[in-house]
Amino acid sequence: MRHNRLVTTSRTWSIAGIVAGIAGLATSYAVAMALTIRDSPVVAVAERVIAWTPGKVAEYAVRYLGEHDKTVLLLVIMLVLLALFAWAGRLAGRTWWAPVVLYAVLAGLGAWAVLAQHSATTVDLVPVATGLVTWLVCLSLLTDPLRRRDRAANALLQPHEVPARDPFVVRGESATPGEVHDHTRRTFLVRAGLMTAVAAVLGTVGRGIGRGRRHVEETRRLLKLPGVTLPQLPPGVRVDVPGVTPWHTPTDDFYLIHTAIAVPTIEPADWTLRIHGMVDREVVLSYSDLISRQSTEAWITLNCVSNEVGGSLVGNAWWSGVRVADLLAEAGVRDGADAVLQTSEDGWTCATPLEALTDDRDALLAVAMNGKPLPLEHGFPVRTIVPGLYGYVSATKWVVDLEVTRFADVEAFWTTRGWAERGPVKIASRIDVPRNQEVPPGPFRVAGVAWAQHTGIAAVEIAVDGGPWQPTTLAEVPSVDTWVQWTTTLDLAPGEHTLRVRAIDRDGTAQTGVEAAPVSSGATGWHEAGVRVLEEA
Ligand SMILES: Nc1nc2c(c(=O)[nH]1)N[C@H]1C(S)=C(S)[C@@H](COP(=O)(O)O)O[C@H]1N2
Ligand SMILES: [Mo]
Repeated sequence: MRHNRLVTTSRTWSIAGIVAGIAGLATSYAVAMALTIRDSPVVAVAERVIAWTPGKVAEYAVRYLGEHDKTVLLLVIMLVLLALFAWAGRLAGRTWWAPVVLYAVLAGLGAWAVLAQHSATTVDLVPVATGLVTWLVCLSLLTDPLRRRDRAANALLQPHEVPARDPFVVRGESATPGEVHDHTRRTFLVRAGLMTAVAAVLGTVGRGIGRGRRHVEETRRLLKLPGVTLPQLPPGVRVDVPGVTPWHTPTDDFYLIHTAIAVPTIEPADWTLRIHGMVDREVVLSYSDLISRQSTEAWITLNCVSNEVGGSLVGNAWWSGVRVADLLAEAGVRDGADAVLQTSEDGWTCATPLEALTDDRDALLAVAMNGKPLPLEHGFPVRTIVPGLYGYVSATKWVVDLEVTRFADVEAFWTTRGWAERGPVKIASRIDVPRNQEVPPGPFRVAGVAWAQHTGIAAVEIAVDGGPWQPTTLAEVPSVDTWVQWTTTLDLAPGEHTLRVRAIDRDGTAQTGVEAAPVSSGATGWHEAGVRVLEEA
């Protein structure tokens, strides 16, 4: 083919690339904000840059840019992106695949940065994916008229090469290359204009949504909570075995379960709790009312009814808040009530036995987790924590309403979906090490955790290859409301072995070996782990 004389300047190709690029960024930003993901992929990349910046360079940057260092970094990243987008547009003038590769590489970088963040999940990749699709679609919509225009122009300049039947069709009629030129130009301008407008709208909407969340994050960060102390590990709670789950679960590692797609963002100033139903007087509490009360703090292990035998939907944290029992006493519970229907701001409900909220256990309206105001995704500003009950019947995040009532009169979210009405925690134990591992010949440590919140664990036993139950040593616990670590030393013959664990609670009940699925009242069965003792070298 002859050399094409193109009328489309490289500036126009660049503009196509930039408009498509910005449309993609705006979409991914708006999607990130709508999904209440902390920030856009661009910010995630900036955070990676910060994490990878050598200390010296960072110091230098902070010294010269002061508090603007992050803004400057984002600006630089945006400029680099704009240059790359322009380049993608120019590449599109030559081949279709080169800009696709460039966009894919950029998206890959974004995805990697997003996943490198704390507590990242696959949902966090959705903004990156939508951004990439937007890039590709917009770029092809913009470059298509440019390509047609170039072909038309080429034909104009080389009339002898125009095929017998004119291939350029405008509004159903055959058109001259000149008409094609004008038409494609209009198409390009209209599309570019529309995309820019839509990108601006998406950017603005995203900012609106994001601002609400950032504001709540900021309020949370600045909150000073009276009576909330940092967690101090109680003495003796840890067995000294590498690989055992930490007794105190760091907030970032604490499992997350909720039905809300977008995590509710509630300003403490806007939060109220209504206590009503079968009470003598209705109580409505503001956040400041709540935190001005006597605060209670406790180590409490929370677990999910969906946890499989040996599973990890369980964590132990230091919770601070106000005892539910005291608030219910203020309202004055009437005779005949046996349940409290809790409702969260996002409409999720659960019914909790009144007894568990009023007896001597520390059922809390928690405002802090591990010494810090609750993270948004763990229920900020207030959630319920009840030792001894699964989360689905007790641990309402973003709680706003407590209705004193009767089980017979209410339905709650999970109990209408096949889960048991009451959800007392079942006694459970787990092997953490060794877990399907090889160990060198000679004695080796075995360790794990066991829990039976609000009853407490009296003993943990293990059996090797289906043999007799043998005792293990328990670490200390501050109360019956937390899990306990256990350990023992075994010395087994070389080869494969199966270890099995069971716990006995302080009422003397031994954990059953009968296997049950989590539905409808929690899994049962003994946890097993394999170990392979290596031969003497
Ligand atoms: N508002 C609300 N609260 C909720 C839930 C929910 O879906 N929505 N899930 C519950 C379940 S099933 C569990 S196991 C715990 C989990 O709490 P976490 O996410 O802080 O670990 O929250 C409970 N509280
Ligand atoms: Mo759960």
